[in-house]
Amino acid sequence: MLEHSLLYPLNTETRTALKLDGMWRFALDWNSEGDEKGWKDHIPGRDTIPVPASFQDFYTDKRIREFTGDMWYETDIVVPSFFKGSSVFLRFGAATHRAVVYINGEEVTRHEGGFLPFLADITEKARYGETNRIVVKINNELNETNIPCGLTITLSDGRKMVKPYFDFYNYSGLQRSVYLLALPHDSIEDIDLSYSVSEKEAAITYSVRTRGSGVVALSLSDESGREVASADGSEGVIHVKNPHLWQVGNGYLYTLKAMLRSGSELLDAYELPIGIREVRIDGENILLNGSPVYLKGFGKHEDSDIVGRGFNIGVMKRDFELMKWIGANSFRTSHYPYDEEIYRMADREGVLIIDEVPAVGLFESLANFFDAGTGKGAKSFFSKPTIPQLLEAHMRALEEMIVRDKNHPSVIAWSLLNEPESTDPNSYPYFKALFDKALELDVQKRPRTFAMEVNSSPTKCKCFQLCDFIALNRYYGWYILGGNEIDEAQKRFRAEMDEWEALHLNKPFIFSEYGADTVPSEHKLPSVMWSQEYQVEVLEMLHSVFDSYSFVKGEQVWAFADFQTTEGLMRVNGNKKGIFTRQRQPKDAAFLLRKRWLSLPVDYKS
Ligand code: GCB
Repeated sequence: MLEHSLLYPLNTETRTALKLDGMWRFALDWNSEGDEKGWKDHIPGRDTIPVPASFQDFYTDKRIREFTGDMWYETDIVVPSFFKGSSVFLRFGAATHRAVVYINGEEVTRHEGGFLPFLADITEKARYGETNRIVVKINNELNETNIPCGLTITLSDGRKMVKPYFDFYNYSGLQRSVYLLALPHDSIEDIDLSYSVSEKEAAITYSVRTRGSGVVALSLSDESGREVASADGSEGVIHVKNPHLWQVGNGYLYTLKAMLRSGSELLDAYELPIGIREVRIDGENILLNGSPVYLKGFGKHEDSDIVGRGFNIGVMKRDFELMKWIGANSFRTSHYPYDEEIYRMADREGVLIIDEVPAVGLFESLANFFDAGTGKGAKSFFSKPTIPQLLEAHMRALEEMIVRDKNHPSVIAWSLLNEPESTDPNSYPYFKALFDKALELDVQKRPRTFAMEVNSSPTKCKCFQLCDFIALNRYYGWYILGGNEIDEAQKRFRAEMDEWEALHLNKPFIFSEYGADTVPSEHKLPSVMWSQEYQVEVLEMLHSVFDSYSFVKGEQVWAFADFQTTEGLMRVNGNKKGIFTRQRQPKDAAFLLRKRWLSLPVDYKS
């Protein structure tokens, strides 16, 4: 069990959550001297930087943008005197990739993993009614003992540089909000919910974990604020007559208020927006409330101009509007769990999420997205001596993700890895451990999968049997037989699909990636690769294949928008497979998808 509660920070009758976002002091530790020189007490220099944001894209000096190593953040906060008597925490939405937190020069916590929240308990160390100095040391190096995987090399001038085994820029820093929390000592720590629904009645099985003393009471109200059910005790079942179900495109939310009481005294109160819905796989179908759904949507990134991977509330809103416009109903949080606000928005909008743990680059290659496709990177990744340590980090991230995200109705499935070397004979025990863990942790028993690259074929992949549904990343017409060979690509693709069909897996398949790089300025008739016309042609060809196989139950095109990657021969200032530009304007292919997706029924092929 995780050390602290990962409940989303809220103000309630009993809780205070103060956002500490804004300009923080900032220093890069070029000579790795911060520890020795006591930067935990005060960092040098006068530079300031926004939180939340990636640090990289503000600066005009390339050495700064590419900085690899320790970076230090600092801010001074007054911890209100009325917080005394509460349990007081700092809560970091994410610190990429690892962090050590100090208050008034004393270490309070450290955390490994750059995409999930963690808390620092400062109850004992905070000075109440006085100014406190918060210093955070963040390190953004990549290695093979933490996810995502990559290397850190040292250049001849002594500077460090990352070599990601993955295709997105190594944005880092305090990329999500930081909160100061005051919680009651007797408090609600976690809530688990599972649903069984019919049109007439829903049964919500609940379990509330608490800290300290007190008895639990629950109250469920509908969107108008009317109480529809209540319950007492930390475990039980709530029945709701004629429930308003949470549906695709219609994210009806109830509010579950959990209270902890001692006699008439309210010790703690927490409010959780919940959607009453059931997700299940039945044969080749993905069922939501018993009805089949066909997934239409995207693989995305948290990525935008200037703030990089920093949470950007305006970009979030625009992305959801674009998803509605184009007729999408789902996305995968490739290749890491996103900011919590995004799931809350998806809950309200009725958008389905495949939630992915940051396990990308488990395939040794200096350019995973390319070498993986050719098989060149296959070096028996799962036989490396670092594997036990990596698995530990991976399992911990998986646990943090499930604990954080399990109550979002939008989350319908877990993706446990992206494009790992699942052809390695040693991969199976590693995968098995993850799949078992996800099942054990999630009381809703959501379907599990991993996104498979092209070498993970029916004959070579050692792990696909573990998946509840199969998720394929396929680039026929791009990495495989592009341009004038597009007809060959289609034949090759159909041959692969015939092989899958022959296995009679009786499981749904989705395409978790497919697409083609497209530079928005390029138009050409007849088409050439990289032009807008070619992106349209590739998508049309691939869709015709999807449409021929009844067990294909979803398509999530790569990618929602163009995004930043490491520079190199394969990338034109980033990955250009976006259906939208990085500035969230449509390419021609967006109109093709809009036409297709608005006309495909939700239960297409059922
Ligand atoms: C993939 C990866 C994704 C890349 C994409 C590409 O298979 O999962 O991270 O960005 O291919 O565009 O090559």
